[in-house]
Amino acid sequence: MHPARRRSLLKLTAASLAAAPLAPRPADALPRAGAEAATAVPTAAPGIVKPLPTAYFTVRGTNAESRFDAFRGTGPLTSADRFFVRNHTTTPRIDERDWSLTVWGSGLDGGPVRFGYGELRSLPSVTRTAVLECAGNGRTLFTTQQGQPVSGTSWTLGAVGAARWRGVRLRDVLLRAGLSAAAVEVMPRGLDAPFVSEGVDHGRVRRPLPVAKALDDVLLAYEMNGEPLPYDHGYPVRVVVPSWIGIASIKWVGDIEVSDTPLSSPWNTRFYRFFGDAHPPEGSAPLTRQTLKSAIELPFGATVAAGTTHRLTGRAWSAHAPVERVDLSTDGGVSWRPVSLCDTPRRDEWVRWSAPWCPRSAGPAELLTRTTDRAGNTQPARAVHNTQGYLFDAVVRHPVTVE
Ligand SMILES: Nc1nc2c(c(=O)[nH]1)N[C@H]1C(S)=C(S)[C@@H](COP(=O)(O)O)O[C@H]1N2
Ligand SMILES: [Mo]
Repeated sequence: MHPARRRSLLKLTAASLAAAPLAPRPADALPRAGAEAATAVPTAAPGIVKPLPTAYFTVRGTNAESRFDAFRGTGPLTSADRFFVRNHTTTPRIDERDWSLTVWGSGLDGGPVRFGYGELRSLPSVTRTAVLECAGNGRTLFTTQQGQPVSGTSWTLGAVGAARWRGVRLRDVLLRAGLSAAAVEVMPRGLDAPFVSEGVDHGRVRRPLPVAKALDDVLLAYEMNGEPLPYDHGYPVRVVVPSWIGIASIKWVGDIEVSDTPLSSPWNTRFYRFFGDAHPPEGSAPLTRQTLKSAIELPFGATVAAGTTHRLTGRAWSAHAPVERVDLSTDGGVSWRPVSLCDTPRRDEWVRWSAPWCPRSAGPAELLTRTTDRAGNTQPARAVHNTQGYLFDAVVRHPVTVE
């Protein structure tokens, strides 16, 4: 279907659902890959628009975690119907005709500049593949594997996905808006409802970004995997900040403050810093880059037959550099062997990997995988604890039962 036609379909859907904000979206409202998902029993998360079949998702509060085993057999990109959703509140349904982006602040040479949707789409576009991962992905492993308490959404390993994003360079928009030489930070802000937690209103989701990063590889994206962005992933326009923690990639962006002095928001002061015994009392510097991980496309606690050769599959990624190698241990970490990489490793992308495994004897077993990237980073045996459970990077001990 032609993209223009898809866009008008989205408009109609937005209009027809506006009167019933909590009604589930009809299964045929958006073109989706993997239509078989609609036949699985859907679960519900308050405020997420797309269907969340249990075969693909685990609902955690206002969020939906992708099941890593549901990635098995799929391509290098994560289709929107399996892509995790991290919502501080609820997905707003915004009509592109009502949408505009305002760029404003002391870091501009002139006054505020507004960009309409059509105007943004008429600017030169770029397309790039980038992994998007929540800083808290793998958080529960701090507890289950290291015995340490953490606060936040109880993600296992599925708060990550890779997509092909198309949009406009943030650089081009900032230059058109009259970026001044004195600008130091920009702060995109979402149009979703203010985030209220434990009685504190933190305002709309927003987080500052240094001008250097904003001018480098950041996109204002309007397409995900060749389709208009789905509502849950930021339609009509979201920020995509390659290699940085997910919170930097503000969805439903409505305005961007450009400042000649440093900016702050709760998302770079009380959240998304390291706090705890290993860190300064005021917390670490605000987190920027993601880390490296690997995961197996098998449920935790899966049962596998003894005496048969299985093909273990998974994915590995690093926000620092392309993946160099992935090693597998099937004996709890005593011996290691390299797995085969199925994709050419590239910056900001993940690689699929595969390895044969023939378990000999029945009983509980642990499968370990360890990513090493071209910058020489390797997953450690233990992650450094922080109270909010960010950037878990340790080798995961994936439990299975051999029968
Ligand atoms: N406006 C807005 N942007 C947001 C968020 C949000 O709640 N509101 N969540 C952030 C977080 S914490 C993550 S990990 C990513 C998740 O993107 P996704 O839901 O498209 O997977 O969006 C980020 N952008
Ligand atoms: Mo996140």
